[in-house]
Amino acid sequence: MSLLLDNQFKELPPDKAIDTKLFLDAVSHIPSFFGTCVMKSFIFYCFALKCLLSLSDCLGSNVFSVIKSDINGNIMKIKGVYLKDPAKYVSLQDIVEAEREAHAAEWPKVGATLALMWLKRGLRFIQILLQSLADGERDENNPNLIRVNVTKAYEQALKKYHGWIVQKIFNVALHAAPYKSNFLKALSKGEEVKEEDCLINVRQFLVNYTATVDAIYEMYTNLNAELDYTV
Ligand code: 03F
Repeated sequence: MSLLLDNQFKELPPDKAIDTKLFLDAVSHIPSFFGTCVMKSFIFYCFALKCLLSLSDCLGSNVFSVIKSDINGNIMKIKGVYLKDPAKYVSLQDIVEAEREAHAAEWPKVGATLALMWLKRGLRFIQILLQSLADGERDENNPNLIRVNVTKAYEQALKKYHGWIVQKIFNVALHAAPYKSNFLKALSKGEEVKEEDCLINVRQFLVNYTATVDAIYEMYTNLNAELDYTV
């Protein structure tokens, strides 16, 4: 029925500890979203755009495969650490704290701590994008475009960590972003649902999702694990 409701995040316990296994299960569905028709047509669009404008190789055509493998790579890095000792790494904080002990010199720019630092930014991007759609924020002149929503998410979650080259790549990707109707359809597993019905599911999904992303940010602040270098 709905991709989002099939893959909901679990409610956090009162101490806001994030269970590593449940978290990994929930985020593992995100990369497959990039294999949906909408995203495939988006990749094709970027490719065509690149041919038309003769953009250099780093621009456009593969943005979505880059994003997918970046997100997937970070999930795999965290999973790799977790599987070494599931009993020791019950919560995400257990992993970050163990790495702080083990790699005092390089920490936090190391291992699963660094992977989760970047993964949470991608998750925040998705959160702000979905929230903005759920709140009905739109370009009145182009109500079926999601550029205002994508731009808001980018500015709040990622832009400050990107140097000008990556920011330019974002600008190319922005112009090829899917139409809202297609994007919402993809979130509904390709079924034709009314926009308002899909947004009800988005709002429901966002409850535990937002709480989880907020808790990861809070943990990075509390442990002084956040970095602000740019790529
Ligand atoms: C740093 C950095 N990662 C990487 O270098 C850059 C990757 C490409 C960034 C391209 C920017 C374009 C963004 C948005 C386009 C939007 C169009 C949207 C249309 C819908 C780190 O990488 C590594 O991660 C780390 O492991 C390594 O060690 O310094 C470290 C070393 O470098 C990033 O900037 C993270 C980028 C995450 C982007 C997430 C975007 C998600 C886009 C779409 C989501 C669709 C919604 C799906 C909903 C599904 C719900 C189930």
